Amino acid sequence: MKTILVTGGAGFIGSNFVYYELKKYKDLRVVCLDSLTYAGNLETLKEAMANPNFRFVKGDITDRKAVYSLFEEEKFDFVVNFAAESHVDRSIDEPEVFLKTNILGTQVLLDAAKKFGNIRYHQVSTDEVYGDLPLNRPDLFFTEETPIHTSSPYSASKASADLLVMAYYRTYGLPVTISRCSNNYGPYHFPEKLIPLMIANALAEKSLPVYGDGKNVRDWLYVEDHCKAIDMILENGRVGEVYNIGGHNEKTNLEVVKTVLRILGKSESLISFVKDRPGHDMRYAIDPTKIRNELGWYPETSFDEGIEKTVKWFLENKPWWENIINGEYVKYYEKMYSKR
Ligand code: NAD
Ligand code: TDX
Repeated sequence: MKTILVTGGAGFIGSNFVYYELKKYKDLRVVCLDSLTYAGNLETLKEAMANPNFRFVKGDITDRKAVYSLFEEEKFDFVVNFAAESHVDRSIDEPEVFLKTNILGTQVLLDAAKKFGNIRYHQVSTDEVYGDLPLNRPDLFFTEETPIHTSSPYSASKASADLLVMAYYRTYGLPVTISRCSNNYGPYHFPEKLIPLMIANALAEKSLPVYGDGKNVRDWLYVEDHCKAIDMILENGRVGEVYNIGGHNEKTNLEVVKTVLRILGKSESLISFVKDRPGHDMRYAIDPTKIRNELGWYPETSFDEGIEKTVKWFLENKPWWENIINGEYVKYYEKMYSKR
C-alpha cells in the first residue's frame, strides 16, 4: 500500500483532495498534516476520520523536528503541499506569517522529501505568481512560460516557494512538479473568499462588498477539477515541470456576485461597491494547453453547473459555515470591512 502526505488537508482544496483520493484509491493511505490555523477545520475531515486508510496529524510544516519525525515514521511515497496562508487581503494586512509558512514551510518539506528517500513532491501553487493581465487584451493568457511577476505579499511568497521547489529539482534531483491553478470554488470554501462570503452575506440580507468597480476578472475552476488535475500530475506528470490548471471560465467579480444573487433569489440592491484592494490584480486567465495535451486533463464542470452545486452545498451545510462566521471571524470581518 502506498502512502501520500497531504499537507493543509483541513483547508478548502486540501480536504477536497483528501476525499478525492480516498474515493478513487482503496489501496492508498492518506496522511494529513495540518496545524489547524483559522482556515483549518477538523469538522471538514469528519467523514475521512472514519476511514481506516486516513490519518490526521496536527502539526506545523515549519516545525522541522515534527516534520522529520513524521517522515521517519510514515515512509511516504508522495508529498502534496497544500498548506499555506492563502488569503490575499490578510497578506496585505500581515505579511510575515505568509513568508514563514509559504516559503520556510515549503523548504522544510523539501528537505524532508530529500532526506527520507528522494520522495516524489508536488507543490500546489497559484496563477497569481504570474501577476495579472490587462482587461483590454482578452487574447492574452498565462502559459507556463509567462514570467513570474507578483503583486501581493501572498503571491510573492508563493512564487518564492516555487523557485525553491525548482532549485531542489535542479540542485538535488528531487522529483518535483508544480501546478499553478486559477481561482477554485466549491464545498468547504472558507467564507473569507469571494463566493462563500457573498453567499453568506446574501442569505443574511447583509450588503455584498464588491472591491473597486467589480470589473476584475477571475478564471473560476470547480475544486474537484483541480483535485483531478493534481492526481493526474502525480501519476503521469513529468518531474521538473510546471503545469497550469484553469478552466476558461473567466468572469468579472460583478458577474459572479450577480449570479449568486440570482440563484438565491436575492436583490442586486444588496451590492455595495467598497474601497479597492491595494495592488488589486485585474485579470487572471490560464492557458491549460500543456496539461490537456500531455495528460489529457480538462475541466468537467462548467461555471453554471459548478456555481449551482456550490450554492446548494452552502444551503445544505449551514452549520459548517455558520460556526465559522460566528467565531473569530467576526473580528476579522469587522477589521477588514468596517472602514471600507
Ligand atoms: P485554505 O486557507 O483554505 O487552507 C489552508 C490549510 O493549510 C488550512 O487547513 C491551514 O490550517 C493549513 N495551514 C496553514 N498554515 C499551516 C502550517 N504552517 N502548517 C500546517 N498547515 C498549515 O487554502 P486553500 O484555498 O485550500 O488553498 C490550498 C493551496 O492551494 C494553497 O497553497 C494555495 O496557495 C493554493 N491555491 C489556492 C487557490 C484558491 O482558489 N483557493 C487557487 C490556487 C492555488
Ligand atoms: O469581499 C470581497 N470582495 C471582492 O470584491 C472579496 C473577499 C473579494 N473580492 C474580489 C477580489 C478578487 O478580485 O473578488 C476576487 C476574488 O477574491 P478572493 O476570493 O479573495 O480570491 P483571489 O484574491 O482572486 O485569490 C484566490 O485565488 C488564487 C485565492 O484566495 C488564492 O489563494 C489563490 O491563489
